[in-house]
Amino acid sequence: MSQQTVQTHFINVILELLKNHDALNSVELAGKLGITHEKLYSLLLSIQALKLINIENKTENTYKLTQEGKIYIENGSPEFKFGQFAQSNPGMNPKQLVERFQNEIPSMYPVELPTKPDMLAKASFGKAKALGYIKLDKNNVQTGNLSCDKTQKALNCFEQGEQIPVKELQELTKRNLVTKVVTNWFSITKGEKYVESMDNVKKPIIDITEELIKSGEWKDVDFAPLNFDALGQKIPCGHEHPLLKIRQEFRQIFFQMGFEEMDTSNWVESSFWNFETLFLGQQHPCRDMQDTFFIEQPEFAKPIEDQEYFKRVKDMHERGGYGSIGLRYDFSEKVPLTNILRTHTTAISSRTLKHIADNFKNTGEIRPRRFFSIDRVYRNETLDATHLAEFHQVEGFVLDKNLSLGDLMNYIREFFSRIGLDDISFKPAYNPYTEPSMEIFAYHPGLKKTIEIGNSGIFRPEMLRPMDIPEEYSVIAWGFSLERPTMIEYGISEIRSLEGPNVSLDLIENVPLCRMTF
Ligand code: FB9
Repeated sequence: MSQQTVQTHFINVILELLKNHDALNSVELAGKLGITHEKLYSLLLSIQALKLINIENKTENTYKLTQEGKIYIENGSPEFKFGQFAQSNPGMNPKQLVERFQNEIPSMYPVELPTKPDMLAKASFGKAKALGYIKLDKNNVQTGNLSCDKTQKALNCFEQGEQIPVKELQELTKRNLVTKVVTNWFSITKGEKYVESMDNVKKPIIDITEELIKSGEWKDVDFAPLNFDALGQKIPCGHEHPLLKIRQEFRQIFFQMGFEEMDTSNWVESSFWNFETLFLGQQHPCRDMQDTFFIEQPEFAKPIEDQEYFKRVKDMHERGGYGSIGLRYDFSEKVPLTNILRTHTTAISSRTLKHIADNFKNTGEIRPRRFFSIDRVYRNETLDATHLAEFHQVEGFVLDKNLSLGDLMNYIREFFSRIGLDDISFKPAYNPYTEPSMEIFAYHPGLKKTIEIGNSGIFRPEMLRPMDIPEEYSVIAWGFSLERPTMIEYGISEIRSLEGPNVSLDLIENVPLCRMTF
């Protein structure tokens, strides 16, 4: 018999039973059908959806005898036995009697009781006194009224289903002689579309068809109710990494603000573009092995194409110019050619600005422009819960005439306001290639605290002048990471949950959509 047929059989039995009953108890019904309560529940849901039945949740508190309660019914309560034991051993003091009674308990019951004999003997002495089975005369235990074992009697009344006083029931429950049983069940009653058999049920139509419309049958069929809570089908497809979701949000903001995207495909960079062109001296600590990844093969880049520019950079480092006193050291012409993994996307900003300057030289044309980049950068740093040896830097710069620090602050405020950060503040900072520089802070409404969100500044003349960017033009720039906002937005505390070999594909597959733009 197919599963469908079995199910229809059970449903017909339920419908048949309902014919002669106002309501059915699901626990009893499951027993009658020989199926689990869970199985019955899923059957009931299917016919409730068709309005053939109604089901109502019910909770019933009942009580039942525990194993110990049954033993006391069979053999008598320990407190009554204590009274009988005192009667057989007159003239003893309580301590003597309790100690002797404790040794007798195991022989008084057929099985070991849950309470240890020493504890039970003491409890029985107290209970026997309270129920009048014994009396104390100075320090001697006297026999009291042993006409009835009251606990055994109450348990017998309970077992026979007689009503016992609430206080007595509470006492028996407290002594774990009876226990409370909470029973959850369903009361099943006829629904508005109740029928005696599934044979009489019109199969609900889910999809309307051309035939139903042409024939006019659509007027007589029952359409299955639409389940507006149903989740969409999970379709097997690719899933975007949270970092890429956040990157897309930032790309949209930059595009909306009129920025052009830079080509960030060269992860390997010459030191020249990553350091020297940014007026970062060859002895700067950030250039040593502790901070920068050097490429073994090929160790060196080809000579810089624009040798005149190379010389202007060298002069700027050694002697300065354009009002700068330079860095005053012997500039090595080999060091700029060492290949590294770029430590910031500012290297690409530098290349882009040089390209603009070259274009100006060739065409005499230059205009205000805005560029951004978002890509991996590499730093040989100590790894911890929030830092890896690589991260994604987000950088934006604006080339225009006579730009000021106020312009930089406004660009930064405009950008971050679009991801809900309206309370922005700045602190003076130091960067080798920008002057002045500022750290950027924001009050995060979700975290309810002010956090550091990046760094910024105006590119130094020592960087721009050797490129031959016209003097009336200046460049403001700011940067931050992709990982920090992603971890905050998705509540990820461990960077290795976001990047690396241990990333859970489940996270990638089920991470919610992110809409940071407002
Ligand atoms: O991203 C950072 N924090 C941040 C950014 C956005 C954000 O969004 C909110 C959720 C909505 C939240 C937090 N920081 C910069 C600040 C800190 O996380 C800091 O501890 C880590 N910093 C990195 C550098 O670590 C070595 C983040 C990274 C960073 C810092 C500075 C720059 C770029 C990345 C820069 C620059 C720059 C400066 C001048 C000119 C051009 C570029």
